[in-house]
Amino acid sequence: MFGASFFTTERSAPIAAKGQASPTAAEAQPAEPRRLRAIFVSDIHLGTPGCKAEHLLDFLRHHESDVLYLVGDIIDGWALKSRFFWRQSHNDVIQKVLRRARKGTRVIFIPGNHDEAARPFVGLNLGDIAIRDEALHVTLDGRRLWVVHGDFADGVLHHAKWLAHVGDTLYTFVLWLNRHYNALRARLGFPYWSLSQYLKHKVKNAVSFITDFEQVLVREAQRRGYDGVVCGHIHKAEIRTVDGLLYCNDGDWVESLTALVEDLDGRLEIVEWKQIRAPGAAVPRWSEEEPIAPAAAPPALLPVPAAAEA
Ligand SMILES: [Mn+2]
Repeated sequence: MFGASFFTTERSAPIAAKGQASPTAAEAQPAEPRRLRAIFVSDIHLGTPGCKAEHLLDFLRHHESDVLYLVGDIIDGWALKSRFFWRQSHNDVIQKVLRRARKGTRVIFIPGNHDEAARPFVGLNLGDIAIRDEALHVTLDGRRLWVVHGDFADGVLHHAKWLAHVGDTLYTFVLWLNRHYNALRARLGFPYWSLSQYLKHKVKNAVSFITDFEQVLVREAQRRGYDGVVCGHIHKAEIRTVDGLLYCNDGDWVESLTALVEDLDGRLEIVEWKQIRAPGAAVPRWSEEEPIAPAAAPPALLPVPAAAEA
């Protein structure tokens, strides 16, 4: 169903200029957005300069789902407290999500540690959005996945908390630095004690942090009787089997620009959206309403935590 036209557009499309919103242009929609069972996104960090809101908007234009999970750190309250940063595109993301919810997508927002200000509202439905601590997603093939942001692992792990937020860039840089430092040291005959050891120690910690994070989440999912876990928090997208359970991380919209999706055949996949693919697409202004289809039925109250069970 995502025929040749979709992919042709993708390849031939020039990258749309950032922020060129034309107030008269209707929102450019791809001919056929990809239909999915579920979309999981987290760590958007709206309210920070690093947030790639335009990329996320473009991704959402190209993908529609029955269920949309917002798996935490959607709005960065920490960053907003210290320095107010907000763009039109950040409003657009919120408006797009609200519109989706009104049009029938089940939207479940699981606050993370950066948007913990929303945690008092857990259990409530604000508008058409269900706010939950955690959710249950049942895949087409019947696997029961525990959907949770993942920051509770910080309290369990003894590693420095900042490692949770480094993402790939710093990690790659540390690896690079370590490599070059070693080469330089070898040439200059530096003694063995110094930075190399320190960096090696740090890199080892970073690797073991990610491994430990996965282990903690998988073990907790198992303890609770799930078949796997979907989380975010460490900005590293991943689908793998850990100790016989499914570990899925949907990544982030700061660096990796990834979402986890379940397609109509029940396949889980990480979608990377590094380029804005709708040519000349106006980033919709939040005042521009999309036509709203008449609601068939009011959204049902979702049970806790079985939010996504059909
Ligand atoms: Mn987080």
